[in-house]
Amino acid sequence: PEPIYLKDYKAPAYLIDHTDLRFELYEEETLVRATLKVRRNPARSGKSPLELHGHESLELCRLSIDGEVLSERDFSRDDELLHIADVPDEFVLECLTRIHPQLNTALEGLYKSDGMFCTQCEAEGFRRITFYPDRPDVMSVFRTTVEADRKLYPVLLSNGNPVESGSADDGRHFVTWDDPFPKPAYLFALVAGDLAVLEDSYITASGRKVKLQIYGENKDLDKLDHAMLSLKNAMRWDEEVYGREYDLDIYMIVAVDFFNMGAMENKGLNIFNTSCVLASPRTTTDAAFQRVEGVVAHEYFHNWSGNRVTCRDWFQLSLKEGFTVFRDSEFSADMNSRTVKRIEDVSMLRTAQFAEDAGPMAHPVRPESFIEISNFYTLTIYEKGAEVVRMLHTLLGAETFRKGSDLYFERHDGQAVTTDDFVQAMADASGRDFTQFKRWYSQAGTPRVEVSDSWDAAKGVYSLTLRQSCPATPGQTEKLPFHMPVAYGLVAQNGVELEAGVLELTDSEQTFTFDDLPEKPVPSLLRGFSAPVKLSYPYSDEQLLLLLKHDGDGFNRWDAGQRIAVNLMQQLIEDHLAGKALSLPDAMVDSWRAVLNDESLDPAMVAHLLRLPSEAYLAELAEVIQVDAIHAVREFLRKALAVALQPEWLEAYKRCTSDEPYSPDAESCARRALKNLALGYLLATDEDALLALAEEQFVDADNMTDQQAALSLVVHSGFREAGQRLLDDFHTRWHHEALVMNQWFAVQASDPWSGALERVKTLQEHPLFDAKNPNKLRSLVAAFCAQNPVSFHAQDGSGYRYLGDWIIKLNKKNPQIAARLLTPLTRWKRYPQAAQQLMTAELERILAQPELSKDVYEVVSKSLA
Ligand code: B3K
Ligand code: ZN
Repeated sequence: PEPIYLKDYKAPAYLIDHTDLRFELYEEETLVRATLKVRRNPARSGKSPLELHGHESLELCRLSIDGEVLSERDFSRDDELLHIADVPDEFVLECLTRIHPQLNTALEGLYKSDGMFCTQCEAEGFRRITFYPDRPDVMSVFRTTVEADRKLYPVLLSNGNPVESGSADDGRHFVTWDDPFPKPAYLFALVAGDLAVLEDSYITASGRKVKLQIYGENKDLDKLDHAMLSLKNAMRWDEEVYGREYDLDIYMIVAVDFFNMGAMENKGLNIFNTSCVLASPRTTTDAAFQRVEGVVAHEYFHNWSGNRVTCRDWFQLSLKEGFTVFRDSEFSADMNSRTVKRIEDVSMLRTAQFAEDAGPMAHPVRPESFIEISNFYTLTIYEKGAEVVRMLHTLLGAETFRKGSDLYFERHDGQAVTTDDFVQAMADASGRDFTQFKRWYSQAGTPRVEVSDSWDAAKGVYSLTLRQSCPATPGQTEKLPFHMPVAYGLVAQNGVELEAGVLELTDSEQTFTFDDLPEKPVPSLLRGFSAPVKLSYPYSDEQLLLLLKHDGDGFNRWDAGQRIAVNLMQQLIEDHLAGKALSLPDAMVDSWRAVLNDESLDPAMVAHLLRLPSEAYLAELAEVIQVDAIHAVREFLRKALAVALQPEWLEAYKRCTSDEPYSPDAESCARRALKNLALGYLLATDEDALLALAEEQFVDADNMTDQQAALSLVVHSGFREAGQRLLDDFHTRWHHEALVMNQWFAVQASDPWSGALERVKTLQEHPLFDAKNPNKLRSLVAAFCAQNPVSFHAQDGSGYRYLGDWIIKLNKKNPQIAARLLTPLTRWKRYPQAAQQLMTAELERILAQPELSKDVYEVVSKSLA
């Protein structure tokens, strides 16, 4: 397979003004009748052949132009395209295609999830439905008729507003939908099934009434309220913060069980993975409640940032994804705790996105080339892309940023545009020059910023010198300096803030001076994580403790604590590898005790401050990743802190236990977070009395957060017998709830226990496991390979082999999921020699398979390059 390059972009030769689709859904096959009003693109000179994308699985039954049926001589077809050499400047193309959704295991295009028909067209799934210019810069008005058996499929949905419905022969019926907003084919959607619905309505700022519908299985009707509330909150927020109103008369969300990703923003008809829409206290954890809120908002926000203004080509994917992630994270920050949201987002970025940026698939926020676009729905496009938009927000301030976004939406409504257009709108609205800033879009890799300082006591002048660099990434050896906002504060010994602001770093080395200071300050740098970089400054422990106590920026208080813990753990890892005995410094115990006993702090903040840096984060920071040493050190420290502070943990546990009924609000979540963190430490003491406390919590819990926490803590703390007892009990209670059972699988797969692999293999035979369902693969296979490092990296290579077998099995059946599962193997360069050999051998074995999908081929070949 050959890569596609951004530099080869050409505007489409033909435009489609109108797309009329008629679907006849049957159990054995589906017929798709497409009528396209085609016109030569006036922006392209000269005559070109008409090229339509069409997946090899499409059966072409009939093709006509202006009513005249074409014969085999009039067109040609290969695995990807249908060419018609000679067409008029304007014409009507009619096309009849036969497809087989019931056999579609890739879950792209039209497929069946349990008994219902649904679609996933982004990025290039529409070409599995009919022949079409399946590219985002071809925007068309769609009218869609869906016809199916009335009994089996009483609900028939598509984009836009319903305009007609009626009966057809043989107990069948149809509904016609009309979407007046021109859209690319990737936003097309269709659903047919026997579905229950939760209905509500929303009055927009200008007074229009919008019908809101969330569809799901009948048994899940009681789990849709949180999504509905989140949707209404998101609609209000987008009006208030961005001045954006919803534009159709109806907004629908459909929950499906078989879905490759989280959700999809199809115009007026979002399709969601059940895991991102269903929520009820009994079955859903706090984290999942927040995910539902965030994803519902994200897809809603796409209606403007993605649908009304879309991407010109897929290299621009971050135009809609980075911006929309920034929007949804600000929304969540406003709905819950801003600092906590920032800590969560940055933790993820610093572990997973930084690792991606340091690996073989590293790519710029706007990639230059790809083989399979599905492989580019990455943390870099989404999360780093969001950080880039956040930097613009920091540089401009909220008000000017809003002027920029208003200009962007106004200027480009109804168009398919580029990240350059987005930045240009920000530049034009503010009068600033962002030429250099745009390197964030074109250069990959995580920049490093090294900071040093000096103090002139006589003059009271303090200066900070910042040096930036960026490591080489595939295809990019030399990097130019970035334009980055570095938010800072200068803190006095008594904790008072002497000064704060934003430095703009543009050169590779730059010095900033601060006059008239009464004393040498402690610098609080990169506040709120104002740029996605690795910043270092030679902090002493005393300085970090000062920031931990007094920093005016909540994020940096947390980060100071993290730095203290990371420094200690890195030292302990060295000690462990050198065979030295490990010990816990008293100073650490004292500072933790102070945080734990400080009742003035937000418990969520305390929970974050007292959670040790994850094994994944320590791995990302390591030169060579020593999986077992990292695990051993973290476990040592957890136990030592557990024992040293046992009375305090118990006190915190009791303080955070409440009799109030469950509520997913931020304050209650915070209490539960601290309570369950404390429970984890209590279990780490290995005392049976405390095990009883956990079992009690498991049995008495009225909510999934507490029950699931007790389950996973008991299992992961190595209480084998009690763990099995709770697993069995959990199974009895929840075997009928698919999403809850995903957690049951995941807890076992991520158990850092030597028997984990055998257990995972046994669980594959469990009747509730289904290799065709991505959620099940994620909760078993991905949980084992990505969240159980000690087991996955077992020295005999059994974990690698296990993953390799799965990739080979899924390569054809569901290439997108196969490529995604591969991630842990691609990071082989970071591990010791012996592991490297075993991991590359596995990659070679995969590469040698016949008929590799583009998805898997791209990831494996780039990893081995
Ligand atoms: N835009 C979709 C992603 C679809 C991915 C397809 N391979 C979800 C989202 O970002 O909102
Ligand atoms: Zn998105």
